[in-house]
Amino acid sequence: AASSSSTVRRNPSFATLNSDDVAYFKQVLGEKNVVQDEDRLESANVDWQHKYKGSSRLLLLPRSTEEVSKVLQYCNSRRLAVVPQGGNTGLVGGSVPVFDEVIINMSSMNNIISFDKVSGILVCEAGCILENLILFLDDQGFIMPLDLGAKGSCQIGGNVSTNAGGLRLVRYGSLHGNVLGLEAVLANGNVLDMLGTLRKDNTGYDLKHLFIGSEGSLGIVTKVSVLTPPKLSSVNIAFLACEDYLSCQKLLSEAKTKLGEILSAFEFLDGQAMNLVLNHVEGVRNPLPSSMHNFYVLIETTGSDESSDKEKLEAFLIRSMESSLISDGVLAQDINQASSFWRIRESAPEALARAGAVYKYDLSLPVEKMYNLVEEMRVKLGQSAYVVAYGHLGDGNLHLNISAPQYDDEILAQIEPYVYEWTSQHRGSISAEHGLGLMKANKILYSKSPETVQVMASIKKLLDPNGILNPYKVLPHSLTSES
Ligand code: FAD
Ligand code: 2HG
Ligand code: ZN
Repeated sequence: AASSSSTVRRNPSFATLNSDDVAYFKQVLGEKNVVQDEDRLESANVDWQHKYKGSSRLLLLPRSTEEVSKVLQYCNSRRLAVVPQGGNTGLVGGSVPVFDEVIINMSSMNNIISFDKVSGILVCEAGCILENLILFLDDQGFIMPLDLGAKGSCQIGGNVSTNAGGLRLVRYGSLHGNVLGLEAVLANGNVLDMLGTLRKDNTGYDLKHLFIGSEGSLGIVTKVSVLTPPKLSSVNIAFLACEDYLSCQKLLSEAKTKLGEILSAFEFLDGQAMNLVLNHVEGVRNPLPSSMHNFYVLIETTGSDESSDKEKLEAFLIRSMESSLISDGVLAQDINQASSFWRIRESAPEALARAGAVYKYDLSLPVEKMYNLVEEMRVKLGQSAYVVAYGHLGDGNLHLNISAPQYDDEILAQIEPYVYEWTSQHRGSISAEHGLGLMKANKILYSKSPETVQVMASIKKLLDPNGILNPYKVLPHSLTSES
């Protein structure tokens, strides 16, 4: 592991786990939901990227809100620090302990509570795996308003806690709009029932939003209600090639106006990212094999009229070809081909993980400027690292990834703080969708004003006065370390 505790000191106000603690947890949760097994702890201590590694000696598996409440109440009174954990697919070191924090994993709270077919409102426990919700809804004729490459492991509670964006945000918007309510347990064990299922409710401050995207630093999300859109009958996917970045941008503007209400995804990857996927992920084939291109764009449309939707997309592709915005392209002919197109884009993080060490940046930037940064980084790094770019172009979200044979302080010094300063100068966000976690807790001021961060620290203090919830994450250590 390259990072983790190296720059952070363990908060001395936290207690260390003892055998009485373990006995209490066993009494509340039952023996088998209190995990001390070395192998299971090993994997729960390490993040998806194998970049952040803690040394927790205890993993708890609560099965109900009441159990979460008892556990937190106890940890708070004992000043035992905890890390809430969902599917552990987070990319900023937020989901694993930094030191010996107790891991509270939500996977046993995985029941669907209700689904209303008229309103499309789903109520479920936080530990439901996203893909299971997608499959459940498919049977009911609905879809989740979010989809992402980690769907097979990530949990809805983790998605809500990171305010995950993903592949459909361009169409359905963020979880701040789609989560209608949630239930959360505070550090002192108090349960906040905000599990509303209403589209409209302007009664006082809408506190659920504090928990959407707060990365387990304010409470543990135990239940959520989500507004889900109906599954529409016609979905089409095109995999396209562009020769320069300007064409990608123009294609996006065209897609927004010409495909309008049926546009449901606009994703891109550059030639370097495509190369990496083709070289490191098994079973991926280039759908446009005649030559390599500088950029690839994936456009999905979702609508209710099969013939007119297809006609619309085909006309759009012909026009884009005629005006040379795209140099090549293919429309998926069946569902297998469609999923093979998605696989290319969704495999980019996996390809990078296989290729070596990765420096990962998740930036919101004005679309016109975004790719300048990628080109600058290529010039800066030369042969020492391989720079790849992909992301949710339709949302102005660039995933800048720098791949190197191993982690190296000299390479890091070329990248940071340059990338953060550049982003800040363009009034971008240093975390579009992955959160701050441990990786960027001390970088928040690149995107938020000191006054704003001060208010965040006050809210943290109010809801978690002992700072036991996911310490060392999200907020600068200087603001949260004193007790
Ligand atoms: P974890 O990784 O377990 O936790 C993430 C954070 O949430 C941690 O801070 C944790 O403490 C907290 N947390 C988890 N559950 C709870 C809870 N119930 N209550 C309180 N806090 C909790 N992200 C995107 O936004 N868009 C993408 O397109 C995307 N694609 C990805 C593709 C791959 C292959 C991978 C590996 C990751 C991707 N991610 C993406 C990042 C990640 O999957 C998301 O952030 C996801 O929402 C995390 O869910 P999780 O259940 O794995 O949470
Ligand atoms: C994606 O969109 C994820 O694929 C991961 O958000 C991004 O690997 C990344 O940088
Ligand atoms: Zn993403």
